[in-house]
Amino acid sequence: MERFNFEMADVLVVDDQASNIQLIYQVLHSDYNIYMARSGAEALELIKTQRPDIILLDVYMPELSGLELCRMLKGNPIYCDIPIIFITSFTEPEQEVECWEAGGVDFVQKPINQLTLSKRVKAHLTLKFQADVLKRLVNLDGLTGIYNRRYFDEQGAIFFSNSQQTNVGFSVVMFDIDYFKDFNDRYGHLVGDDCLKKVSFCINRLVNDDHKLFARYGGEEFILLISEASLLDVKSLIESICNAVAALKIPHESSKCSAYVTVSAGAVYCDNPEIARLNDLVEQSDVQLYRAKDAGRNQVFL
Ligand code: GH3
Ligand code: MG
Ligand code: MG
Ligand code: MG
Repeated sequence: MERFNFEMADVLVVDDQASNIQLIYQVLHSDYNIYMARSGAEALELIKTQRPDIILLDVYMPELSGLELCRMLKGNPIYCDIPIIFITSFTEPEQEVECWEAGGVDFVQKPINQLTLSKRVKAHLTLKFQADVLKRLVNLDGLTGIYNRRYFDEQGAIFFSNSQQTNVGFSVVMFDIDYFKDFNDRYGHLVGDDCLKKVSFCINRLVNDDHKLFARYGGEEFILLISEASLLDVKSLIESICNAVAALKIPHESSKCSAYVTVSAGAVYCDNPEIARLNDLVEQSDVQLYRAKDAGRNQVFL
């Protein structure tokens, strides 16, 4: 189990009154990195650049209020997992309800009890870090660190259905390492593991944006979904991926197609995803992969 390093935690404190920020800073600054914002707009900028681990948020601020900011963040998949603790001065029970409904995870009453503040922050950071560890274990492949099959099965469907709404080019690409059984037989399983790590890291770096989803599909097979790209762009991306893997120059003396480790790729391009089914496209990409293998490996079929 990973250890949680709380000293590394980033806490964003948002309040329009400097005296409140000052007090919170005094309580927390010896344990965490503190970022401070005096308005909702300033907070948004900091959230984008610093990605805090937790937010302490004043409810009442002019212009963008804490409640509105909280609702915005909870509605955004990139930021919705950041726990938000409201700093409140309620007089009415309805105000408490509003904080829960906006998506706050907890609140601390003004005047602030310092021990309560530090305990609440620590409790929610612990939960956040534990949840992050679990998410990593559940979604990432243990060997390569890229998304695993479970994540792909869950998110691939969502990724595809979003693409169906835009109704533009969608591609499925299946990669498979050539003669990998022979690689293991020659160099041993541990070197094989290392090769898998290098290849997946190499590809992952080239496909790291919102229009792509890349995962380890099976043993030495990887799947890539690409949305909103032209046939030409897909073709050139796949070719650059295959070239990048070959350029790793991992020796493979038992390969019958190269002196180095190579991959074959099978791909389908669909210009009308609205009427397609993801599973059919995956199956077609697999058929294409077998054609690439049959044709001698170290090549792309699209
Ligand atoms: P082809 O060019 O037709 O793809 O041949 P291949 O040998 O790559 O394909 P095959 O399906 O016969 O063998 C895949 C090999 O991948 C067999 C299996 O032991 C190996 N493999 C699968 N997962 C892992 C892993 O996590 N680590 C290691 N070292 N090897 C793995
Ligand atoms: Mg205020
Ligand atoms: Mg295979
Ligand atoms: Mg293979």
